[in-house]
Amino acid sequence: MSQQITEQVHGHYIGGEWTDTAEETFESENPATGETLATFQRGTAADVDAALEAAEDAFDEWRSLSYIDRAEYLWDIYHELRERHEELGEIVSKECGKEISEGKADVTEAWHMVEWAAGNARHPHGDLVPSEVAGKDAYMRRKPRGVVGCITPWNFPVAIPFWHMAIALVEGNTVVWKPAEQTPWCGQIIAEMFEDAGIPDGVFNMVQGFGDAGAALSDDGRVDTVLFTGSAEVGHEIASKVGGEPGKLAACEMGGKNGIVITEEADLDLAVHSAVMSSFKTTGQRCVSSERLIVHEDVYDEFKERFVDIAEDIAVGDPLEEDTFMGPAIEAEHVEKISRHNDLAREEGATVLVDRFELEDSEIPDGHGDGHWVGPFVYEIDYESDLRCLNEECFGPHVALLEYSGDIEDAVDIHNDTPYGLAGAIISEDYRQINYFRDRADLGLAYANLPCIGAEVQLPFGGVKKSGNGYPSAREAIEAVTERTAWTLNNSTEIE
Ligand code: TXE
Repeated sequence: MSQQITEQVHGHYIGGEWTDTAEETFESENPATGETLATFQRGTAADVDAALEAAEDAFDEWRSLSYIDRAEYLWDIYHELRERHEELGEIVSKECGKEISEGKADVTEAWHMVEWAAGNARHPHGDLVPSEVAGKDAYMRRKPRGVVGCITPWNFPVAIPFWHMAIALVEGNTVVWKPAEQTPWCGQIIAEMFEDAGIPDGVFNMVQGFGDAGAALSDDGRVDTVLFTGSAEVGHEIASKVGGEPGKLAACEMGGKNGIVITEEADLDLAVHSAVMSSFKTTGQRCVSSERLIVHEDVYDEFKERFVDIAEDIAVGDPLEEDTFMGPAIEAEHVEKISRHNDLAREEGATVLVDRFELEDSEIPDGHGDGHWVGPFVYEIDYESDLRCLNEECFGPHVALLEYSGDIEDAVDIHNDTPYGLAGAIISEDYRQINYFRDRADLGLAYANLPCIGAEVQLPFGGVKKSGNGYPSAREAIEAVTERTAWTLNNSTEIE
């Protein structure tokens, strides 16, 4: 399946075959237009069962290959991702509504991870450890864990699957992957790439579907490791179930209620730019999007005026147009969720500064009236610890301005006062304040004098508190998908 939209019902990819029967199907929708893109089989527990059987059968042969031979399959995919950059970026943009530049960035990030994981095949994978006894060599060896279940969200429908799968596969595991139900077309294309790369049957398997298929996968005893990126609710459910099963591991990255601290001597041009990018790019639907701007009283009024001016003016646009800054929300249900969060802020006493949730018809691009459009919602509120609007993730262009007085300690106290701890930034010219933030902010990803917006694949990507219990990507994911053996050899030349 390429850019062509077909009448065909697309199947799961299990044991090197495309399935062609299903009791139920579902459709992929373009969130900018409401049009149906394609129809897919809806996975059941029986499909997950078949995929797990195929993955188990393929494990022994796959693990017997060298790291470098396993990585060869990934290099083929790396080249394909690069060659098809424009086309795939457009598919991401059509299926998840991201601006085209962000659609292409999703594909770029995917090949960065494939490059990292495949290149890592030539790097050392163990440690030589000194032994207490002369004549003994001790070292740590890694072994694949077995079958890895990967469950991914819609907001980075190409990059995140490769964060999980490239590493799991190079390390010698076989994979069963459940893409997000909102982005099955991206799932289909990735599965076709593995097929084209000639990966041995059963090493990579994909089952399309909803949360019930995801739960059938994460609950199954044949899965040795679950890698999950998505909501806190589902991630915690998976982590707590898996935690009760001896020998099974989960690494989950969940959402956040991310904040940016803007101190009294911050460069306000930079502060405004960082906040606008972080709060509104990708319509606020990034793991690292900011929903709280914590601003020192000395610069609060000026910051507010400049930020509000921009929020009033930001245009939504056709995601396929190069100059569009903000596309639609992913689906109708998500628009309702954003609306509930806006209402909650009002109910809790917010002063609304910008309410463009319901856009005028004239603001919506021509021919896109059935899309899921929302605009910026900006409010200020007196900080109180237990306000739900400051503690619950909206995942939309919804942002609170919070004024603080005092020192960086006070700002960080407010910053840390949420159940989450994924990403955050400080905008400051004062290295002491930056260092304090670095050391004390509860965060997995921290930025200084940058927009809180992206991440490089070679860095750990995960959070603390409710945002995560592990890292389903990069070097840290290797810990989740491998066993370590402490191996001791008697190398003494004297035989006793
Ligand atoms: O997530 P879900 P959704 C947050 C954000 C968003 C909310 C819901 O706030 O509004 O989560 O998004 C599969 N067992 N983030 O609905 O439901 C599901 O089919 C196993 C933040 O997309 O967690 C999909 O493949 N799997 C986040 C995947 O889990 C289950 C990025 C994610 O779906 C399951 C995305 C179950 N019981 C959303 N239920 C981030 N990391 O920042 C669903 N799934």
